[in-house]
Amino acid sequence: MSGMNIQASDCLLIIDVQNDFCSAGSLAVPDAEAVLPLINEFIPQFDTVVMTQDWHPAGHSSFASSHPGKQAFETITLPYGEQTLWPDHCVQGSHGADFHPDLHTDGAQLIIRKGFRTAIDSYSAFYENDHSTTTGLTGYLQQRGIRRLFCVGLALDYCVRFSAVDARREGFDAVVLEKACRGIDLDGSNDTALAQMRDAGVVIAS
Ligand code: VGL
Ligand code: ZN
Repeated sequence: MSGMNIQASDCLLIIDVQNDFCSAGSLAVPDAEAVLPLINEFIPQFDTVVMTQDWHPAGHSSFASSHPGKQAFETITLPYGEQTLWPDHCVQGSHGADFHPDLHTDGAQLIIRKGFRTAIDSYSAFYENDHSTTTGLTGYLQQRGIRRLFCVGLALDYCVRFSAVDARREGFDAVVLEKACRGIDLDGSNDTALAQMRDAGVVIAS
């Protein structure tokens, strides 16, 4: 990040740095804690800092446990399309849904909770997985004069990817700071995610 010229119209978007995605969490992302010192160093460099928090009701439709006979990491078809099934994670009010205790959350001005409707998952900070239900984030960023997003956090191949691609769809410039992200990497999904983000005009910065 040294040498990167951060402007007043830039926002740091910190995605899902929550206990369930860290070691000992129910959907642990390999090496997740490595992002913490980097993200904590970025926070004071930005005037605008937004965090997302995956926030599912018990019995959420993305949980394998809600579909008898199905296993975590299988794919099913829901009314809005294909949905990967996950272990129960980030249940509203649970310890797993809390931000990692070392994350400097005081520096954030907005926390977007997502995935709170039982019937729809939401990877992106902008749109739920039906790609039409909005979280309201675009309006917030526009009213704060934001033009470019720097995306960091978990997981690179799911929530970071969909957030960065949707940022482009919403007309923002988007940069993913790869060193401050970690992925789940199901069947090579980290590489697929990087390629898809680049195709969408996202800058991948290392
Ligand atoms: C995420 C899978 C399920 C993420 C959230 O934060 O990338 N992945 N829920
Ligand atoms: Zn989730």
